[in-house]
Amino acid sequence: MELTVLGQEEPVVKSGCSAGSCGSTDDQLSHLPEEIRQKVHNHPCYSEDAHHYFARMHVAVAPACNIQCHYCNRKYDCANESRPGVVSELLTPDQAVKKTKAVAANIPQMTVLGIAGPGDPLANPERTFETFRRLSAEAPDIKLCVSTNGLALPDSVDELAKHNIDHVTITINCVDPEVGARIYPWVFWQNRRIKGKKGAKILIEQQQKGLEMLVERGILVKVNSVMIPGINDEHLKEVSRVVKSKGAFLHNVMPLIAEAEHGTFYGVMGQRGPTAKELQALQDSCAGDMNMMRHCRQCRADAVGLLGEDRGAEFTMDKIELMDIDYEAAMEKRARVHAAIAQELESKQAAKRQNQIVTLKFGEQAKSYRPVLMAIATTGGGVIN
Ligand code: CLF
Ligand code: SF4
Repeated sequence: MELTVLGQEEPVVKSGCSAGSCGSTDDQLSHLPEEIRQKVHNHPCYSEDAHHYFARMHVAVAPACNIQCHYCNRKYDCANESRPGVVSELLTPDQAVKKTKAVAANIPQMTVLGIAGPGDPLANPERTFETFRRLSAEAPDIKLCVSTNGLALPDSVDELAKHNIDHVTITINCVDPEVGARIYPWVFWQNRRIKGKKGAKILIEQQQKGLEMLVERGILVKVNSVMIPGINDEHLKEVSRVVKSKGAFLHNVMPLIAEAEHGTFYGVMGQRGPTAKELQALQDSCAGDMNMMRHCRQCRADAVGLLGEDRGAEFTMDKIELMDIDYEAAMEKRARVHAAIAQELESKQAAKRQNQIVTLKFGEQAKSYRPVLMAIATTGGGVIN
């Protein structure tokens, strides 16, 4: 059944979007092997349904970066997975572990710890892997997640696998060095700064190699792409096709945010970002049978809470130092909360299956009537497709 929403020319892209597929919903997950379902069912980014219930947090432990993107200003956080123009408090691995445990104890719905900056996590391997190593030993019920530009990825894959990191995001904006040279002025490779097409070619090769190596090891890969009108917008369909053929699990096309006050190259040059309509059209044309993520909120590199929610101010290091945390007791509480959520999701699924039968009957009857325009709303926070 097709719905037309009256009076809405520019669709607003938001959580629980009203058109097409929104990331991996539980319907899309139902055909997946149990092992993969277990990996995504409580990850708020990899499962569209999960983001209504489960939270994520980021720890900003990785200051350095090994490339330059035209949409990034180094004074701020990595814009590959963060909202540009935001600065995070840099943490040591020890502070990051303390913070993660404090958040886990206070927000039992927090299931995923991600490292997404403020620079590139894999350009800071000691700090990133020290944080992961300690958390996998001290807080084993938390899933670990990382987001990278991919340049150092092939060298890091074994280490990622060793720490049970099941979710890796690679930002891939192009598969053609000609396009890449308009996005990346240089990459830092083998102790040299390599500019233009040559640098972009190295980055693309490393990203593709890293993607293949992760897929070979059964690690789920999400690909982020920043949509830059006039630079890579048309090209991103090819990117989606290529990464899907190599086994990426999810594709997240995000809009470029370029404001002059952020002082980025694109911001200063007046490069515009896409409209919501352009973004949705590109996401729709990439969709095919590739899972598209449409509920991304372009988080901060120190985000805490449900997607779109920021509870970071409750967990600054000075406040955490004053907290008395019993992580063992917290783990029991977390297990109870997760079981209750799983039960609620199960009854929601059962209700959905019931509704699908009603929809089908309606569809059959509707064949003999004239088409109608319909508006539908929800007060329950559910997704309307
Ligand atoms: Fe963080 Fe990214 Fe892991 Fe999620 S965010 S490292 S995959 S835990 Fe999620 Fe935030 Fe979008 Fe990223 S909504 S910016 S996609
Ligand atoms: Fe900035 Fe991230 Fe690009 Fe590095 S990878 S230049 S931190 S946006």
